[in-house]
Amino acid sequence: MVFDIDMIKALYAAMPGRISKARKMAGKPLTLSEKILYAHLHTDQKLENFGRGESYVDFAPDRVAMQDATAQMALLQFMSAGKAQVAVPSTVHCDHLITAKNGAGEDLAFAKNENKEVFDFLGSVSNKYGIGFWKPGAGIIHQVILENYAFPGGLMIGTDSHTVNAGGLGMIAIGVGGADACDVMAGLAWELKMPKLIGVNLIGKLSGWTSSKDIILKVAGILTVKGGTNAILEYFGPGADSLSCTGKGTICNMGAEIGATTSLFCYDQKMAEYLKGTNRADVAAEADKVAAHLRGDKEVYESPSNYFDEVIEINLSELEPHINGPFTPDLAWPISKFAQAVKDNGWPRYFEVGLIGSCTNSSYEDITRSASIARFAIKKKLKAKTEFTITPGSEMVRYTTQRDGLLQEFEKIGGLILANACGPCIGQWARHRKNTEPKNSILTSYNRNFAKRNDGDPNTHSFVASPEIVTAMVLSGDLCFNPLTDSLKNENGEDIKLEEPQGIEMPLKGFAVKDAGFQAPAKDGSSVNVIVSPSSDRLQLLAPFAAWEGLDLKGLKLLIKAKGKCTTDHISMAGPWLKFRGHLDNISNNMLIGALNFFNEKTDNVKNQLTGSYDSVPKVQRAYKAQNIGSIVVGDENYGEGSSREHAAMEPRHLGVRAILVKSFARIHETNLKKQGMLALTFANKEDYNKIKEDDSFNIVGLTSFSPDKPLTLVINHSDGSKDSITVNHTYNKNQIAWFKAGSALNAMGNVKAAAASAAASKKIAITKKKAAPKKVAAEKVVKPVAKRSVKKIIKKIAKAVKKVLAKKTVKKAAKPVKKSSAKKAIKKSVKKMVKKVVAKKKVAKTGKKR
Ligand code: MIC
Ligand code: SF4
Repeated sequence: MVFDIDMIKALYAAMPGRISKARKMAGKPLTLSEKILYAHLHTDQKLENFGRGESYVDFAPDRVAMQDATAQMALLQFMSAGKAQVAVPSTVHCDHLITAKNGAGEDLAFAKNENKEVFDFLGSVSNKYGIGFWKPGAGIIHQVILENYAFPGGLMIGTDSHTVNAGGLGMIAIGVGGADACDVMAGLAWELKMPKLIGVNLIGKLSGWTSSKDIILKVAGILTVKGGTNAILEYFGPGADSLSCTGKGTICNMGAEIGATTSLFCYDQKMAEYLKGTNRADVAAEADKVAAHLRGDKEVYESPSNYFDEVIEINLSELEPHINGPFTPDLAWPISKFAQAVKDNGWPRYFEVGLIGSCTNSSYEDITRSASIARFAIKKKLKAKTEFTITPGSEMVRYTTQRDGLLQEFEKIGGLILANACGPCIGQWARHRKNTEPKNSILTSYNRNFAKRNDGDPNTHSFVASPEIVTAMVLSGDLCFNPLTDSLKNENGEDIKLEEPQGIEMPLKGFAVKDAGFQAPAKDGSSVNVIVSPSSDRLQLLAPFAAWEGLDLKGLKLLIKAKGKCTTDHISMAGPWLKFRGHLDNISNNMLIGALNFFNEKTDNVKNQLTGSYDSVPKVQRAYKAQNIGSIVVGDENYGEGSSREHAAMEPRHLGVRAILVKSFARIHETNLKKQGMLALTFANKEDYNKIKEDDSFNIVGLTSFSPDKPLTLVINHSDGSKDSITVNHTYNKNQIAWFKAGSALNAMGNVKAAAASAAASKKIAITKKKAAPKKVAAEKVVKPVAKRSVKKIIKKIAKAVKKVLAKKTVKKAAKPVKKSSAKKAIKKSVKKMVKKVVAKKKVAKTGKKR
């Protein structure tokens, strides 16, 4: 089935014209990234030569994707936007809430029951608002998107950082927080800082043990976890064209691990084949017609350094398989150097579990390559020496690989097939450990390996490799085994050298599936009821955050000075906490519990400045909140790295943290903080991090004149009475400052609606009194770009517009001035009412009753 083909056709029809205008304006050949971005400018966005890494630009994405763990918050926000239907094609995928324990069948049945309330909620919201719903068991969001929705040249956003996976089909696909998704589903523009462009020239050809995964493991080593921040990685070159479409997906998927905004490949033969193989020949035929526009201009690839901000070249013929880790995905080791690294660092050499699959690596090609190793092992009397799990990415892949006898090969060497879901990749893993040594290792083909991510245990050293390397390594159980050079002893004591893996990109008999797990939404969802029980501990309707009080912030306490890596997994842990993703107050009890306190090197143990005693982070923060005292969180580099989960921003906001001050931010997290009305600040001088002491309190000065490009001042009051005054930077534009002032982007959207409504009301007064409708009341004009302006400005503009109209009418019809002033009064009254409403919201939040 081809979804949304008309939307794709309409985009392709408009693309050539838009690209040629953009090329003319820029006066130079364009990269593929630029072509797609310029072809998706929002209708209110003026075409100009946007500064890369500088200009904020409004885009109109083609579609939105959400997974169950983030969709709950996204949809709770969408429900308050007051729309009848989503404005762009959107989907929800149930994949994160399934715990891996005993294998696919049992685990799925258990999860459906355990999460019934949440799945029912997501199913009914989707049904009501026109959103496609993929049931639990249907597969992992990114695999399902690649198989069904991704298309070359498209622009999509998704509430998951690995949305970028769709770059494998030539799409610009970007991970965002739920608030961004909510805006786009509500029909608003989506704002993004024009990314920088990194070109990756792939030359040579992969062979033997090396696979696409090794390309991205290598790139991660080169660029590190923050090297891709605010940049798109565009892959090109002869090596790129030779990679399978799903292999390209793997590379783009893990672009999230280097902080890249997204990664993508040009449309090519491999993509066309994949589209056809997944029943989308229509899309391939449409893409073929505009193929020239689905790659960068040829001059770009002839002299890439003239068009990209940075160019990397990788020779695939020389690339070795890699193993990255532990604890960070950018610690890259070519396999020939890995054994020594294990010994030198004292990492636990004998690993306990090998895990393959996930959204990163569960294509038909991945499975055939890994299964070929298992098949050889069976023949040579070798078995897995560790536990071994396999996670198919989708029901279609599971069904097809089962039909073709591939999953059975894994079972024969001791593998366990897990549900088509995230499972151990996101800590949904009831791990059974035999070994009692706390320090242990695991090896996965997933993408992230932060401390505690897979099993909640900080002693687990998680390493990342390709699925074929993981499969080979489980036959040995030894991290120092190199399948390229070493032999294994089989059951008969013979030395066996493994053969190189063999795979095929697409099933020879074609993909098949009985029930893919899709539920189409109701044509008219107006009568569908969405139920959220007030006594639920899983779901909670959202109350608005308080608006800014209009003053500088004073007397803020230090909540925590986090040391070193502080990813979203440290800020809002997943695993067992995933079940509270729809309940802000409950999930807030995990706030920052994984972050390392700089002062005592402990996690979840910070000083309560009111009592002098140490307690868990959420408890200390709740104590401050109870006293109406704000606080501040201080962090290190790349704060908020990893996931798109906006809970990492909403929890501190909900519990009364006022600012996050760090050396640098990861992109999605910084935007999430802004969207939720939080102050996201960076040290102008990174050394000032060292000035922060445990008993400090702070004033943030300059908020009353908060404006773009103007730093703020942080006054640090030390407990000995001394003070430091430091400069702190921010990247807020006007629009984002309006979010801060309103309390959140959602509040700003609400204020805008209220402003528009009050303008309409004023208009009505004027019209009924004068009997003739003004030709074009400016209030209507104001409605579109509203989210972009501060509330004050909007109100002023509306008042001015109404005044102008009235003035005209007065002259024309010689109406009495009394009428004009009565309309003015009405405007004033509605403005006052709005201000009152905002203050009231603030009071509710202060008493802590609702939030
Ligand atoms: C992840 O891989 O970290 C997740 C779980 O998929 C997250 C989303 C989430 O936290 O729900 C992501 O990558 O954005
Ligand atoms: Fe799921 Fe893991 Fe992929 Fe995130 S990275 S979507 S948790 S499989």
